Amino acid sequence: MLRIAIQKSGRLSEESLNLIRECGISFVNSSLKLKTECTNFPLEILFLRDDDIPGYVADGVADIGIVGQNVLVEEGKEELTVEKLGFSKCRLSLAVPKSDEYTSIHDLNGKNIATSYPNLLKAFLDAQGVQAQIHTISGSVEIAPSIGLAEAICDIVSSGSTLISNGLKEVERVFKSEAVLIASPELSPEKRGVLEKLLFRIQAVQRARKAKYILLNSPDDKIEEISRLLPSIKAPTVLPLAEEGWSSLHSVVNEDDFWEIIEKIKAAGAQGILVVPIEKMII
Ligand code: PRT
Ligand code: ZN
Repeated sequence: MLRIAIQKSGRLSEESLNLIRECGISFVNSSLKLKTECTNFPLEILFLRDDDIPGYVADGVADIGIVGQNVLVEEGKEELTVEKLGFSKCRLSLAVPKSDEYTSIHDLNGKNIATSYPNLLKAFLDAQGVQAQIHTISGSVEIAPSIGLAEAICDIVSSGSTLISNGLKEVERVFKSEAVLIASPELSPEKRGVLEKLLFRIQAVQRARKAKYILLNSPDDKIEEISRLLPSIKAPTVLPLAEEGWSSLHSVVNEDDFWEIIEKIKAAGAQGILVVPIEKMII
């Protein structure tokens, strides 16, 4: 039985549970419970505060966990990382009042900066050769300038609307973060085996999230040209249509290149293009 620690309630919770479900793992989730055992996979889920997850995994109380890189690196436990998970993307940024003139990072020399991430901030300022006073506070960092606690803040930003509504502007990006899977370095061979199985499933889900299955009709004399435009795992599947002179082509495209490819294959003569999501992808 492998124990995974995930955030009990917060920005990581829902997507962490979704990922486990998409791996075909079933469990009963009650918001009152601190742990739950999965019914069809040797996994037990522990629900914790995100800040406690790296420590619990490092100490072996949990075997693996899902946490933001911002918390993991702040706690100096980056080496526990096993896999990036691609959700809860955000950044740790420095911000100052909107009306302040800001030309470079050196404007922060001698200033007071409020943050919940003193280690990440100090490493960034040291690397830039800036000396500032760091005030560590645990929450509501964005109000520090308006109450006179600090001249600047260093906090997590995702849409940027919290900064705007507090009259602040983002001036430096300190650290980029996303959710990661972490694991204790000292797992028994049995637990390592379960982790390998889970990772195999996670990777299949991750790959599928980035890919789309594409089906299109092509005149037979355009198959070669259109096939060259379609990236695929091996070569695209070509099936004859009932109408003579036409074939159906099937392939997989990456979400990032998607619109560019569609434009090109349309121009090359593709018709009846269908794009469908992929649930799992094993290569
Ligand atoms: O109770 P617990 O300690 O478990 O949770 P928490 O309150 O400490 O963490 P939580 O749930 O807020 O965030 C968990 C993780 O989600 C963080 O460690 C990040 O890795 C990630 N994440 C992604 C974010 C955000 N986006 C985010 N927008 N964490 C926090 N925020 C906050 C930020 O602090 C600021 O107050 O949202 C505000 C900014 O958002 P925008 O969209 O207005 O820019
Ligand atoms: Zn927290």
